[in-house]
Amino acid sequence: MEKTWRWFGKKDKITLSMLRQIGVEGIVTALHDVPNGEIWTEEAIKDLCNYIESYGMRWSVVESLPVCEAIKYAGPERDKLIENYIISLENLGRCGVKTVCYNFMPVIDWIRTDLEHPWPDGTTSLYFDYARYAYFDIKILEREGAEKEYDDATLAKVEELDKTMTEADKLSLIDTIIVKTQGFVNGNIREGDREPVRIFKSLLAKYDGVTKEDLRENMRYFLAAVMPVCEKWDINMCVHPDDPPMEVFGMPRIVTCAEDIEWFLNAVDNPHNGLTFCAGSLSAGPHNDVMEMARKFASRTHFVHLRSCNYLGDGNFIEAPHTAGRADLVELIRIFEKTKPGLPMRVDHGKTMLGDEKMGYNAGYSFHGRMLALGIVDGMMAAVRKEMREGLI
Ligand code: DNO
Repeated sequence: MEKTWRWFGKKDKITLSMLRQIGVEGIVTALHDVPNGEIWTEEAIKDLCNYIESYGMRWSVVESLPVCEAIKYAGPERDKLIENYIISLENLGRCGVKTVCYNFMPVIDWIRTDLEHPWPDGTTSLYFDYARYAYFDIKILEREGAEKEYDDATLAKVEELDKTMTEADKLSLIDTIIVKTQGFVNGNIREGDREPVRIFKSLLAKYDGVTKEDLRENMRYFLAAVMPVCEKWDINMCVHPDDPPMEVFGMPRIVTCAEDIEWFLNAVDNPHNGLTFCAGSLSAGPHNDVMEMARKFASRTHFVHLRSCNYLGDGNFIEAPHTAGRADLVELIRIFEKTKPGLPMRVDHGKTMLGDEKMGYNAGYSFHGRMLALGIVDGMMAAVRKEMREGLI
């Protein structure tokens, strides 16, 4: 597999010369300054390609070329936005950047309720507490009818939390769920936005009445429209699974399990329509057998995120070290090395450790924690390649 790293552009405190020293081969990035829906020009793409190449690496994967909300909920401007998307793909193709990660999650990308969950060893990792998520939904968003979507045990925990949550705790939960985890990945809400809850509610309202079937149809429509340009330039689209893999805030989510993945792969049955196999997102759902899914979907996988979660029951999960958790990364590497040896992979997220906490990195995107994870995964890959050379697997 190709060792890649998510880098947030020239303003990233983690520089390309640092990445070169730790053995990174390919860069995963985006034109972060271009607002969602606008065209990525050939000039801007080429400029970034050249910059990355001047450090001895290549721009391997786009993460992400964002799919605007109006494409997801089928607003009147969707055809224009898809047209822009196609032009951006064409420009990427011309510059030789041919793997494009995106997601089809309505309004909100990945969700966590704690960005600094402490471990006994002094490190921290990301964490999802279902009751705190429900608290945000019921008590902060005050989403109509939300209570009906939770079981009694969760509702009881929400009431308990309500007795102790201070105004500062509430602000911090808002910041964690809809600002800090979102600002740098999807552009709907950005750090510094005033009234993020109001913006979030108005975005949710766009999905009133949008069913799972509608969302699936909108994804099919989008994929069918972009396939011709993907064929022309040999671009592989790879959707990121929903994180966590379940419906949230009363909206449908459609990349949560094997059945969902099978659906979109068949709906537009073209090898350029594929998957980002995010082992972390998939392992957060107890319904997912991650290894079986990897075997099943390896041939349509174009990009891999190697990380692992431990499901703790009652909807809670924690991001585990890269040697632990529900996703067996060694076995996943075996599956992908055998099916598609050159597949780009990045270690997704990492613990915060050894001073990372003071650096103001994007949540989940520490330097030392990810470097440690990359070292671990690099060792796993070397061992798997040896097994292959010796005919053991
Ligand atoms: C979180 C990321 C996601 C991912 C997008 C792809 O850390 O894995 O935000 O980049 O969903 O569009």
